[in-house]
Amino acid sequence: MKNYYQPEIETMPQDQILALQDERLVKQVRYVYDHVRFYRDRMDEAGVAPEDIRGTQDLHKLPFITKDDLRDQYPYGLLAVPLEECVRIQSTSGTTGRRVVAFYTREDLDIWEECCARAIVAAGGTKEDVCHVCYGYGLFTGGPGLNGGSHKVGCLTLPMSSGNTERQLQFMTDLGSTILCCTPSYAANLGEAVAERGMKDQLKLKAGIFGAEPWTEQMRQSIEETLGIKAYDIYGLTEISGPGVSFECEEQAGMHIQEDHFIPEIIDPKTGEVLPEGQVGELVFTCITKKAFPLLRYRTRDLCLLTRKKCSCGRTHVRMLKPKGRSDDMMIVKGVNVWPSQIEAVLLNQGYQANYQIIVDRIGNRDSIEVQVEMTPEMAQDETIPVAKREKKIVSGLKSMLGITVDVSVVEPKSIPRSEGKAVRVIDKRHLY
Ligand code: DLL
Repeated sequence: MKNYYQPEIETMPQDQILALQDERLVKQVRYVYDHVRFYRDRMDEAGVAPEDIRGTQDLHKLPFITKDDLRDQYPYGLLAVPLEECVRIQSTSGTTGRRVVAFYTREDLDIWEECCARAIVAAGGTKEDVCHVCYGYGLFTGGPGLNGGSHKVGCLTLPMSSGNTERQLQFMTDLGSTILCCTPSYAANLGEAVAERGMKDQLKLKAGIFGAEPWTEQMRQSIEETLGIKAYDIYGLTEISGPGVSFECEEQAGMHIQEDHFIPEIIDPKTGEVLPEGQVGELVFTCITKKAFPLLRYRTRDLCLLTRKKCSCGRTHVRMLKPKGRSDDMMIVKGVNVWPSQIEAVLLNQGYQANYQIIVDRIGNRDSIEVQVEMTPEMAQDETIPVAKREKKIVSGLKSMLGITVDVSVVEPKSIPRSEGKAVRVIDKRHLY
């Protein structure tokens, strides 16, 4: 069986990675120009010919592509191969508009699954492992992606999909699951269920591969503790293939982007200007090996920064730090930029779990923002600290983090709905008007 830790690629000196990217980019731009009408028109409009792109130094000349473009081209407008060469579609959840459908050839699927296999190996996975996948299966890329990666590594794969916590725990103990793959919010729920049942000792879990939504370092610590594992972050998006675009190694210090397949850039979300390494901005990806649905300079809306600092794991691929949020998820409340991750950091720092909801509303011309957070069972039992005092402390923590006053309600354990996939943290009622 092939070894999915690929040192010849993952530890290649950076100048060689860049040379590989140059070569693949030049070919890919030509390929896309020749096969997708949409790109040909866009590049012609921008006055860029394929031969103007001689390497990554010319990437900035290409126009961006956005989710709106993908929606406008739904379903086949960006397809670069005849439909009969496609073997799979996956799709985004489409909560904010028309769905985006991504197409895969057999080779595209292979590369995607290989990226997921690399992620599993980076988390310590081998063919001895039992990989418990409770990301959703179906159109969402989480289940199918990690499932394919797990097969490639040779793990015994449990295609659990999400939900039904009782059944998850039963299979986990009966079959001795060693690697857990799900959203961090579902991992936290499972951790809570394990603690309630006092069954941590019955688990054989050693690692978790968690992504698909933002999560904080505090949340990592709490999941690691409740499940007795090392928790690894994994990132990806349907448009670019799915999970495995980047993932953490044992250093847990940023996610290595699979640079032999994807070229990342960080841009200023307002001006589109490319920012130097180390600055926070919007992440943009160019796919250099995809055949069916090859995106060039796709704006992810995720805000983060890249670092090429040496990683002690030996991998040389550039790392992206945990996304800070999304340029489009940032809320402007009372004139101030607010990211849900800032609120979560305050709550977790004060000992709460990530069971909270942020409700934003507008009454007349005034914004209101309320945070509801559950007490942990221990807090609920502790009568020495009244709820009002807890609320006051959170209000003060949020005030120093955000600079605005937030209404806070500390509520009973289990009163906030649990998620089985991506958590719904923000209810912005202002968009409903
Ligand atoms: O969430 C793919 C995925 C599945 C990634 C399983 C990791 C694990 P989409 O549904 O298209 O695809 O959502 C993509 O989710 O642009 C980010 O905003 C967010 N996201 C994904 N991974 C992370 C992460 C999948 N590790 C969108 N941290 C992306 C923060 C993440 N946000």
